[in-house]
Amino acid sequence: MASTHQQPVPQAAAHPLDPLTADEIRDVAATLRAQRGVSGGWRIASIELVEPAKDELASALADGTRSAEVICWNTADGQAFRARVDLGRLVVTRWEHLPGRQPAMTVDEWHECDEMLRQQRALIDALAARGITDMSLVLTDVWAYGEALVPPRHAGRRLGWSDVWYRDSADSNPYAHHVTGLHPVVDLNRMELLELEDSRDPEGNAGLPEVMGEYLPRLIGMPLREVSPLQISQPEGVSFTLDGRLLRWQNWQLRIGFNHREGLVLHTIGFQDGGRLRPIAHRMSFAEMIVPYRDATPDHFRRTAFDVGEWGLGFMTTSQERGCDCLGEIRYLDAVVHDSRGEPRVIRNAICIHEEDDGVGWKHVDERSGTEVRRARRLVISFHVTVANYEYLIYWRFYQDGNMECEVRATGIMVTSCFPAGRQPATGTVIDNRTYAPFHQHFIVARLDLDIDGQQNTVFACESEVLPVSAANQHGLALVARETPLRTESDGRQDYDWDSQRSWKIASTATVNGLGTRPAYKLVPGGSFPAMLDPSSPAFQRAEVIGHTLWVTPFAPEERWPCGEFPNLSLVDHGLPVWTARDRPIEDCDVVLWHVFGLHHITRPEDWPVMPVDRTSFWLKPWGFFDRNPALDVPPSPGHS
Ligand SMILES: [Cu+2]
Repeated sequence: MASTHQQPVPQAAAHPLDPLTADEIRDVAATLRAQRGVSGGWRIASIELVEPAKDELASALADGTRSAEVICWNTADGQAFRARVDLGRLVVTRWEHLPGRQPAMTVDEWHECDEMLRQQRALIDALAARGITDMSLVLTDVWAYGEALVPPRHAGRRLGWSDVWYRDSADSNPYAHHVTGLHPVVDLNRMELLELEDSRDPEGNAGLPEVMGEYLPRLIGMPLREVSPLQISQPEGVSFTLDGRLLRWQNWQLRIGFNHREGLVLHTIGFQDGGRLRPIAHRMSFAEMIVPYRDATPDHFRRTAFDVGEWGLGFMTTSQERGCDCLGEIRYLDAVVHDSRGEPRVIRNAICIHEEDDGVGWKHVDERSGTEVRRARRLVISFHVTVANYEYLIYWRFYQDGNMECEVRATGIMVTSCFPAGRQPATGTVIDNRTYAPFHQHFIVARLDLDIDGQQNTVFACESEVLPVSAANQHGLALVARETPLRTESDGRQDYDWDSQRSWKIASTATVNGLGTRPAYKLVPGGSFPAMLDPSSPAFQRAEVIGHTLWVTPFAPEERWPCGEFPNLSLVDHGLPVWTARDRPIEDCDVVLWHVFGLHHITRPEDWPVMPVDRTSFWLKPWGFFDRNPALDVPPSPGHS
């Protein structure tokens, strides 16, 4: 079938890892419409590039073939399908029924559900009973369920449950006032209200409490403080180059990918070292994000978000703006996602690339030769996502000394609810008048397909150990470093350990450095915390990944989603616990690391009405990858007096 809207995109122009273009997305949707009748009552949950396998990358580059994978479903009967579409021939090459699988939530459903609910007589009446009559100031915000929490009478449906929010005026904060105790339960396929949970407490909860929930300058009722301008200029331009989506900077080289689910994906990361491009990682991205709310009250017990698997970081990506989101000389890349009909949607300035000054990189002051100091700079590749009330700002940073850092900043509006005077819940912090923000946790799972000097790698647990006092260690000072190879997947389940300062080294077993030891990178955890969930809890059952700081698996192309491919309405985790149950060998092979980090968010008054960024990160640091400080050749900066 020929594309009717315009000439097909020349396939050879795209690198096999370049994200799908708007035209390719249109072609996929048109092909499915024509060849499988995917139209009318169907929705498309995702259209994604099929990335060539590592060993097929070279041949894919040569022959230019590309294909897309689609998850779609018929809302009439709820049946889901996986399709493959060959983008050159525009034919459906695979069509697989997925019985019992519930595709991810779509942005269209979120909007259509809000429209539908705000017209429901039951909701209008329930709000009127609380004194709310202007429905234009009401927002409903639908969340996904875990299957264990679905009432039996609604089993099998594409179910959602919703909060109801009320704002003071047309453009004031929609999340300022939680209409506590009011939760529509909806069937998203039929797009109908099934029931309205209403637990209004007529004595204690009469009316919404007065709160200050605003953040717009004209609504905060206080003058803005003064700050002088701060500008970053690079009069001679930037020191990175972008050739298509191939980025080169200060010996680093990588490709920039993007998809609907993971958002930014970094491919084929390498370091140019004395004429050799040395591989470090094949692919790095966020594979899941799990946010359990730790509040058992009726308003919050269902609230566990899977922001990657249920909603998609790519779909939630928002545009960045020069001078506001990022300062200096910026290069932006747009991203293309799609709606649930398969129409492409372009997100302008979705990915930001720029250099940042990073203070002092190294320094020494010598009596004779004077001061030698080098300023460090870093290359930052970032994207921002808005998941309804909350923002995640994601930064991958590359440094001149070979370090990589991944930082996530959480900001936006916290979920709150109200409580009757004198009945403050224990599982949150009071942040305003009769209003509290429940405790919750943000677990992020980074999928790190590392290839340190190639695919033949072993992961070692690195621990510091204090030697006992002995004749050779009379003062109890001796400290040694122990390295334990992780041989199978059960070894690969690792936990943060403060006592031993545990970290993990991913070492090449095929090459040696100039010192005769194994070139390696070390994963240095910086944002680890325990799950603190009973193993029987539905949230833990759906996300066993959060039970460990690190999981290591042998590379398998189909193993991408640590909580399973379909976390929407899931009962149990179909990902890492299932794969690793085989206890496969992970030594001396192509390994994938799954690092769990994030924020243990004990909410505080200062996080309201809009939360100052909270940060979490991890580092990947070269450890014998280089024979000496790789930033020795960074030139001094001209000084000024
Ligand atoms: Cu939080």
